[in-house]
Amino acid sequence: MTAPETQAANAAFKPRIFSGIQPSGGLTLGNYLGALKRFVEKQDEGIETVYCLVDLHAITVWQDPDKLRHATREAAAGFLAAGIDPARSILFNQSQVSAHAELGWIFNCIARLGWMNRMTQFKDKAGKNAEAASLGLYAYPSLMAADILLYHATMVPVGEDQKQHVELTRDIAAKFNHDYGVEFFPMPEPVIEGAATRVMSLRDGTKKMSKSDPSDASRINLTDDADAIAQKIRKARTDPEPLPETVAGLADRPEAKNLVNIYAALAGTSPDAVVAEFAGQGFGAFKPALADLAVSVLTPISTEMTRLMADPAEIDRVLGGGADRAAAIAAPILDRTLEIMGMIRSRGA
Ligand code: ATP
Ligand code: LTN
Repeated sequence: MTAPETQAANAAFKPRIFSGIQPSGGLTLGNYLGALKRFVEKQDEGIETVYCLVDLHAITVWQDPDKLRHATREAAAGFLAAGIDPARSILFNQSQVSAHAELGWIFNCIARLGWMNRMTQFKDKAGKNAEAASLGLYAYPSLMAADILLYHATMVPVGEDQKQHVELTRDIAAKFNHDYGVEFFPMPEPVIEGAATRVMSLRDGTKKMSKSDPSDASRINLTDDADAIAQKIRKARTDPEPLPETVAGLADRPEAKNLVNIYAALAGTSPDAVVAEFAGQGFGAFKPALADLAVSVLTPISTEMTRLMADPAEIDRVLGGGADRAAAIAAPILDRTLEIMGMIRSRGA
């Protein structure tokens, strides 16, 4: 639901969607249901869509160069296999458009330390030894704000965990507009929809399913084969109770709730409809049904990813073409930002 003040602020901007995924490992079912699947829906709604593999974000923690290159191509293959059409959406990797890093620096000078100190993802990722975290990990949300605002994007489809960063993006846009007396940046809105905005780990229903979790059993990867998917679901942590009559009965059962939400998102129905179908049945019946469903949805995607990965040059070509189109939108917006701030722009004059 769009607040009236956001609608007014964004009225001058054409609707445009921007979102990003880090190529910091293989894509998971959480990335697919929370982000990728909805990226495709937005593209199919006919809104202008810009999707980015944020390699500059990935290096906030150490990345082996060969693995980063591979993960970037594999993530691009995942986007294409899931239904992103490079003729209709712009798909590129962040580091090919240098304006991201430039606007990121500008926003480091707009964002306040107090704002950054509230970011829960930094606290989670830096852990107990925050002194040893990179400066980039701390500054990361202002680079994310730059990603979004560089395209004057108005909507940002993300999983629940990124809501705070999109709110920070709005704070940065508002402060820039206020400090320079302009209405230059829109107020982008997070778009968080559906039954799977936060897919949880298969080993711990209170932790987010994550591509960087050390336990491979905690997640389903888009590249897992049918046997691996079935085995991970069979071994997923649950409780001994049968499924309840209504979703309210799942309130204190995080693992059971997670599996019901995953089922609903994969089947394109609601968690209510899923519990209504399986009420009174135990996990001995529910898990095989979920495994079959997951395999039927994910197998075509992983098969297509394997096909695409056989031709990395073609993937690089798609990313290069996307980067050219992205840069054409970004360059005048960065230029105007620098001009507003009083920087001389006289090259080629
Ligand atoms: P990492 O483990 O390295 O933090 P990640 O798996 O969380 O990675 P990101 O690249 O940070 O993946 O996220 C890409 C998008 O996928 C974001 O919009 C994020 O909100 C969404 N997403 C990631 N994990 C989940 C999840 N478990 N459930 C729903 N959405 C998710
Ligand atoms: N921070 C996000 C990835 C990300 C992103 C973005 C998402 C970087 N830039 C811009 C949406 C819009 C993450 O870790 N999931």
